[in-house]
Amino acid sequence: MNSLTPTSPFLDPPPEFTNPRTARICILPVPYDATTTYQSGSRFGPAALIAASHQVELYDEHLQRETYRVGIHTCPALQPNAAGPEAMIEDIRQACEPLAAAGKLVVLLGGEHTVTLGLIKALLQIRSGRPFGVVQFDAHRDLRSEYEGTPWNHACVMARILDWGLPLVQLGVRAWSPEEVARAKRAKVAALTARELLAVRNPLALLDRALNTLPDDVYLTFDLDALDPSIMPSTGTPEPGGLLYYPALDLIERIALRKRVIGLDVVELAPLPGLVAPDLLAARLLYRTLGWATQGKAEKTRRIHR
Ligand SMILES: [Mn+2]
Repeated sequence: MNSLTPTSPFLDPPPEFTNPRTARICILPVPYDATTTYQSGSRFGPAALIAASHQVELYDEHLQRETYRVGIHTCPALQPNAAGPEAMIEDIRQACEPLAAAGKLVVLLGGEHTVTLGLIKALLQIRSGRPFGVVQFDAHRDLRSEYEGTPWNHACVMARILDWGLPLVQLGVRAWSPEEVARAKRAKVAALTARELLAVRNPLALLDRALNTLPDDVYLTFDLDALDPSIMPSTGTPEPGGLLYYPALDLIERIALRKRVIGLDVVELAPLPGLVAPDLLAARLLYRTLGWATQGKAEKTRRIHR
């Protein structure tokens, strides 16, 4: 597992469904992990997720649909910018802006969580004031004002998102500092801990209440460490007590049914040599999410409004 740059598209569907002009979805691999603090290696995440995606059945047995037929283009991987995270975020913004402006659903493959900020910036720019919120799956709150001397560290991503005025919902969190709790309180961030989501009989009712704090359009950021390390050990900071596969999918389905997903990312996959199951999990979770994000009421509304 040494490859940084994927050599084939996500899922590797028939070529007529990967045309960048007609594809509904554009996937941008960002193999970047400069500010990772513990177990590094998320720069290998995009290539591992894409390699695993070639094992994913193109027919989605749950949605009973061949989602790839909406068109999924995989862009060339964005090269890491050695000038630092802020420069990297700007590179991502520049790469995403024309795609989002053309009406594509842009999907980032990380890489460390910092990459999220590039796509969010592009969306802020092209939507010129039309509101949207952010739904974050994560073990961590990422609400530190700065970390290790930079405000652009992966531990500060959601603090920047609050700085930019975006409402935020956090799901699966289970590790934070007092500073982060204070920041969350001030910004009225709705947060559901992993423990709450696992303990209640109806987690979707809790989720609904949290989603009510957000506008109809949402950006979905999925840090894979939201999941339990028993099924997802391949992350920089695997925290015990996380979400399991089907409950996590149920939450994503609910979000996609109640909101319109305007952009998303899957970040922090740090593949472990010889252990492919987490990579395949990430690929499948993403494919299912793309299925939900491109079907249903939200998508029909989008087509009418175009
Ligand atoms: Mn995290």
